[in-house]
Amino acid sequence: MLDKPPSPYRIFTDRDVVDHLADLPEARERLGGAPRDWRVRDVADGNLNAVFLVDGPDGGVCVKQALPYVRVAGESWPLDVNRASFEAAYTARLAPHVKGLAPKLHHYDPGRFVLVMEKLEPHVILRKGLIAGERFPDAVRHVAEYVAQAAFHTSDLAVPFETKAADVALFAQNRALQRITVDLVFTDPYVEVWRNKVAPPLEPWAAALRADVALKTRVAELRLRYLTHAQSLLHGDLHSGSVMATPDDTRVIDGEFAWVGPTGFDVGDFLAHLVMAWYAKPFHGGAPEAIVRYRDALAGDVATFWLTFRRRFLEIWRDAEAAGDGLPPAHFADPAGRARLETFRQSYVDAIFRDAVGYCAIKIVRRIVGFAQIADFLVIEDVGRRAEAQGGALALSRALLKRPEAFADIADLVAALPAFEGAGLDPKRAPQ
Ligand code: SR1
Ligand code: MG
Repeated sequence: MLDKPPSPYRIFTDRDVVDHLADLPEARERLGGAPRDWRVRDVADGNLNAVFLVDGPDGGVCVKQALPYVRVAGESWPLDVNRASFEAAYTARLAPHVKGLAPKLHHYDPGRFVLVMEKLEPHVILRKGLIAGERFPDAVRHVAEYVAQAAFHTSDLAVPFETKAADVALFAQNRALQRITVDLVFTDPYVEVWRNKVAPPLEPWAAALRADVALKTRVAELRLRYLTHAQSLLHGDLHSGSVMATPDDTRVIDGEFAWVGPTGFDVGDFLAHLVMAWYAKPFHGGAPEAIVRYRDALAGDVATFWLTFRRRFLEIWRDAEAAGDGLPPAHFADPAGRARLETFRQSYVDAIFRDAVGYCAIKIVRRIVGFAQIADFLVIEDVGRRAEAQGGALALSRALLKRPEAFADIADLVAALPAFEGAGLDPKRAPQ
């Protein structure tokens, strides 16, 4: 039985969308004309929410409403509509730091759980662009900038502990979506559960993951770190479907999974989806030389993303007016202190990388044997060929989880991509 969300909530029809916007001066002005002139399109294609694009004579807006259930599963899987409040709070919290790298939030209605946002046009979902073989030369640098700004400015390096504690307290209430992350990302892929979708050719891989105690121990470490290491405010679901891009503009969307946790979680999530795009690409068709070129560019993106994040995070830190309670500047004021501080900074970002390697692996595994799979692989119609692509990504993930010391640097990860390609459907014969 669905719990009825509180009044005045009801699931929006096209008519409700128009009526809602008609009451919002900012939206009216942006759309222009009269409500009868506005055209509404239902464009929902994510897992959870209703999304409408509305166009008027002068411009457009995007309207997103939290449904009281998981959209792709239906009413049998209820989900708290209050998740929209956390997306609104996350967007507002980061806006001063990430500026034009996120869509503008025009309005949030806490009774109807509706966000009215900037309509992004002619942006495309990054994942769809990658599948189509398009290039977005600046996108990974922009996402790295977004993550670096968010990670620094919401950490104890930048803010007084009172601010940090308020973020922790607020986003700790985002429990419905953290339940999804804890279950779907960290738990389900390593047990047999109804939600998992394991393609028959990947049954041996799923069984191998379930049986591998060393691997599950590393997953447990990363899960505990996600739950306990309140390092910075995370997007919480930073995959290539949470990024919209044009060749020169990039926006990070959909912060409803916001949570204060280890910075490496977002970094690893985005890396994971670039890596999966790399493994999927040869199965999307096209001329062999074009595939090689595109994959080389994707491998370059993997490195560029991490290296840009690392460089920008350190620059932001060095340039910042020290205001955080985590690192009193007076302790490092003399020359010896300043030199030591720089070493400290390097080890801080090295630790983020170690986390990111683990979360990258976990995110790959959940997208292949878990509930929420991704179009990069799903568009490969032949299940056997799809499993070949996925087998390579799973083999890499196993290595990232079981031999993290072999991936001390992003160059190690990039170099490893081809080593696991064609790992096949038999985990016993795949490289370890
Ligand atoms: C119930 S499906 C949930 C998944 O969809 C979102 O995009 C997140 O990735 C989440 O894990
Ligand atoms: Mg989303």
